[in-house]
Amino acid sequence: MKINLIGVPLHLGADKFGCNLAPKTYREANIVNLIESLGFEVFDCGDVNVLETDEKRKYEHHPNLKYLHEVVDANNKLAQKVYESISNGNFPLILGGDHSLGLGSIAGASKSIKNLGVVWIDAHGDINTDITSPTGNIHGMPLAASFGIGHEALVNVYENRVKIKEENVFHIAGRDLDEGEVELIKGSKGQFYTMDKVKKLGIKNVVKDMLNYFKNKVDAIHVSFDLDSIDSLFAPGTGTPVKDGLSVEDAKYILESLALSGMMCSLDIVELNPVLDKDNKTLDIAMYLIKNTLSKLKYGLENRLTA
Ligand code: 4U7
Ligand code: MN
Ligand code: MN
Ligand code: MN
Repeated sequence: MKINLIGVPLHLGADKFGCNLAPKTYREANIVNLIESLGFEVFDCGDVNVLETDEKRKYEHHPNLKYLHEVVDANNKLAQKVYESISNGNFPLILGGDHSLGLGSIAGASKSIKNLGVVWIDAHGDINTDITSPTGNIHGMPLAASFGIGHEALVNVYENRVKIKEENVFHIAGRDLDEGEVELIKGSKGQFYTMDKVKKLGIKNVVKDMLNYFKNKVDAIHVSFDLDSIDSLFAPGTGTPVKDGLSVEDAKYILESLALSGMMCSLDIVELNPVLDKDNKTLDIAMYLIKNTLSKLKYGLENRLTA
C-alpha cells in the first residue's frame, strides 16, 4: 500500500482566496518527506486541475450555487483519482482546498466501497442546499449532497447516484449550524455529535460511540477533516474560523482511533488558508495530525487483516 497525495487547489467553493494555495504550502513544508519518514512509500498524484474563471461568472450557472460548473468539474476529476487510488490498493490523502472537495472524495471512495461510512469533523454542518444556504458557497453543502439532499448537479457529481446512506454519517464538532441545517439534523438518520455533546460526553466516549456505531455497519470509512473543527484560538488559518472547538489532542485522538480501527480508507484535510495562517500555526497542526494519523495506519491494517 502506498500513500497517494492528491492536491486540490480549489477555493471557489469557499468564495475566498487562499485555501487554493494550501496544496503547494504542504508540499513546500515537505509533506512527502514527512510521510516517507513514517516508512511509507508515497506517490504524489499532483494537483487536480481547477478551471480558470473570474468573479463575474460566479452566478453564471445558478443564483445560489457559486461557481457551480467549476466546482463540479474539479470534483469529477478528484473523484476519478480517489477511485483509482483505492481500487489500486492505495490510501488517498486529499489535501484541500475548500471543503466542497468532499463531494469528489466521497464520490470516488463510494465507487470502490459499496457501503461507505463517512466521519465528518467540522465546526459547520456542511449540510446546506441551494435553498437553505445563506451564502451560496458550495463548501457548506457537500455532506448533504453526498447523502442525496440538494441540487441535482451536486448530488450527481461524478456518477448519477446517491453516494452514501444518511445513516452512515457521523459528524463531530458542530457548533456553527445554520437554521436549515438544524432542521435537517432534527429528523436525520445520521449521527451528529455537536461540540456541546462532545463536552458533555468527553472525547473518549465520543470515539467509543463512533467505533461502535460503525462496527458491522459499513465496509470502510472515509474521513473528512475540516481544520476549523479545531478551536480557532489554536488554528486561526482557516476561511471560516469558529471558537470553542476541539483541542489539537482531541482531534489527534479521533483521527488516530480511526486509523487504528483498520476501517479508514481515505482522508481529506481541508480548509487550510495560508494567507490567514499567522506563524504557520494551522499548517503545523495539520502536519502534526497527518503524521500521527498515518503512523497509526499500519497497525490499523494489521488489525483489519487479523480481525
Ligand atoms: B466549511 C456556512 F453560512 N454555514 O453554508 C455556509 F455559516 O467547509 C459556512 O465547513 C460553511 O468550512 C462553512 O456558508 C463551510 C455559513
Ligand atoms: Mn460555464
Ligand atoms: Mn467543512
Ligand atoms: Mn467548517
